[in-house]
Amino acid sequence: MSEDTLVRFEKHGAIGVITVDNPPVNALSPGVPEGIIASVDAGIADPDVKAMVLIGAGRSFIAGADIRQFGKGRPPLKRKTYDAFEASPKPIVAAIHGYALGGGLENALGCHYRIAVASAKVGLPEVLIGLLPGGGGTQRLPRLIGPKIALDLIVSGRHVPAEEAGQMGILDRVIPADGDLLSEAIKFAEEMADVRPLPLIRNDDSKLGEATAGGDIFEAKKKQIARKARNQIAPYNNIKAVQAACELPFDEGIKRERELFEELVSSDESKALRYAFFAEREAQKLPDVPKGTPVRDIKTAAVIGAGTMGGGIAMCFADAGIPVKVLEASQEALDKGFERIRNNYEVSVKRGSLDAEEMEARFARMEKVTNYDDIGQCDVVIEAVYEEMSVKEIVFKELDRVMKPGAVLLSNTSALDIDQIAAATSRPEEVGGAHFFSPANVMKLLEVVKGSKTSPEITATTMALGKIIAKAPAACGNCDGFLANRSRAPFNSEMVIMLEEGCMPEQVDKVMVDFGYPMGPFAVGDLAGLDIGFAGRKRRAEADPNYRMLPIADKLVEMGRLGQKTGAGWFKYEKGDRTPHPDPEVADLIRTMSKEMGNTPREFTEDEILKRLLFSSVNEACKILEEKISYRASDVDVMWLYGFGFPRYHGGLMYWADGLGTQDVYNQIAAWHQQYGDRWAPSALLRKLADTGTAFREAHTLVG
Ligand code: T1G
Repeated sequence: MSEDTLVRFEKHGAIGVITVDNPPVNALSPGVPEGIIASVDAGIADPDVKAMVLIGAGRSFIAGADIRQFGKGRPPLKRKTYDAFEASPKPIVAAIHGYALGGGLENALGCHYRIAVASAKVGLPEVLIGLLPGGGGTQRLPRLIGPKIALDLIVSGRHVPAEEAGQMGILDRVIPADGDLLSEAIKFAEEMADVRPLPLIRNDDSKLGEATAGGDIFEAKKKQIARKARNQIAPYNNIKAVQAACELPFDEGIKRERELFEELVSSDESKALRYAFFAEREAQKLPDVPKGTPVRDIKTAAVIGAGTMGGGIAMCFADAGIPVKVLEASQEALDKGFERIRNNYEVSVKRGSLDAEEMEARFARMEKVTNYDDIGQCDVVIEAVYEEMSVKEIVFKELDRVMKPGAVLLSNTSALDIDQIAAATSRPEEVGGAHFFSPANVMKLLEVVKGSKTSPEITATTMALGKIIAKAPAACGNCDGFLANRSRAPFNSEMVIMLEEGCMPEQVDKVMVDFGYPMGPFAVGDLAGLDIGFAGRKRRAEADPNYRMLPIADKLVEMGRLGQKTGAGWFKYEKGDRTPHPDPEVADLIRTMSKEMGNTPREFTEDEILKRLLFSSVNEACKILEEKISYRASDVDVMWLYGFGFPRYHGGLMYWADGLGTQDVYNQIAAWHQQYGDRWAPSALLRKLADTGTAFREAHTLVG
């Protein structure tokens, strides 16, 4: 598109309106900054123009730099848009709707004034993709609102609602969400047209003193983020850039910001985070669900089961403003479930992330029911009962009896056959899987499972529902464990098998925490409850006589060591303390059982521990891809990032493996195949990727 179609300049009386029109989010793609500057120059040159307005066409202001352009060696612009704004002798008003993020907000900060509709959001989220605001944001925002709040916004990357941004001083005016932004902005520009001096943020250092007034805010911020920012550089470069604003004159601060930005833009961390950003969006594109497939309107919901999962799922709907009926067999079970929901909300209220009024508003959207006939008119129903096929079949028979035509029937099952569940109804094409991860109100992944009869409309509706309830949806086909848990299963086995060879749980957990996981896998098992894995293994052993049991893990459960809930599992726990402590009793059990198996304990390198776990899942993911249960490797990454807490700055399981190369991964798996037998047999697809030098990210191109 040429510059004058990406950006247009029109006069409304004495006001020059600069409109950015680069769908879908008005990113600052090549031609957009140039078009903006040309428009500013036109407005300055026109004697009839007394002031200007910068506005976005479509659904948003400017959502930032075009992230796809990073790494393409695009030379930096000679003239920056914000410099052009500040050099203008005529005031320029940024008129914001939708989003003003990253370079979008930085452009608005270069303008003299900022006005927004109440539904707009602003922010500097660059840290979330491993960057920092490289367009002056780290220098202007601290001057505008003070370094303390600016530091919080820049290091968190959060989006700030317009009302709050107005109170902070980022916006000069906030108009009602249904207000006419353009006409209000033109009116505002006319009001300010003759006001002098023109306000330039760069010239006002009056707030910067607060950086040291109450103690060193930068050291405090480093301490505050230490745990979450482990192994990362971007958060710390963002802190340094804001610190530069408080210690250097503006132009030197800009230079320092550029240096710190350049350190990040070519970093592996930022490349991985940018990959993850697009992988989440790529997951919305389903080759067998054409764009434009009708999506059903979801205005009311029902959840069957008020247990941990059912309660969490009900919260997702209530949080998204959707009224939800929760059905249980008894009032007592309902009351217990709703007490758990209230406790969950109260934790957020105590943390300050939810206000008490909003909590009550969400509660008011939830209704307890004990009769199936009460939910028949709901647009969607999600079954979240006990993970037992016979129970689910009874539930779906009832749903088939009561649900209105056109209702979406979904199961939260984590592994059971969607086709068998659907077969319990007369409308299998209306049935699909919506697998939430525990805790459902917190974990972002929604695994959308297509049964063989599930219609594209149901899949499209479930994907859209995922976005509505603020999840990261990713789709897959039907098999035992679907995509997420099936790809994770070898990891869960391998970690226990290594104990049989002489490794200890704390060694494995340390390797995985050092890699970037928030918790080690054995500690996670203790948190979830070891009886859950035990039941899954029993089910698989009944279905598959060759299934490799895990006697050490089974023994712990038989001893009643179920994890945190019994005060002991793989680790032991002091009363009221969730810190896992290595337990000599477990070490003795491991040594004894390992010896009984005829094994001689041996040493493990950290590299072997990491690769034994992750390569086993990479291999399984390749099998899932070659069976066409998954569309593409990046969907595996989305599932691992949002379902299993895979460290985001490694991009995802398959992205990380690509960093090692398919040949090396294949060679190591082939070697373990020789050493350990069939469970390590390389998948045919992995062999093909290695032989052809194809990356995991392109694996789908080799699947027939
Ligand atoms: N660049 C390129 N494409 C983008 C984009 C961006 N900044 N933002 C969105 N898209 C694409 C996205 O991939 C998708 O494409 C479509 O737009 C709709 O997005 C110098 C260095 C704005 C909140 O980090 O957070 O400025 O899948 O599905 O859910 O200091 O997009 O349709 O092909 O997400 O309504 C800083 C990133 C950049 C904002 C809208 N800005 N974007 O959410 O739609 S770095 C950001 C978002 C920077 C400067 C620095 C969200 C959104 P497709 P979507 P949405």
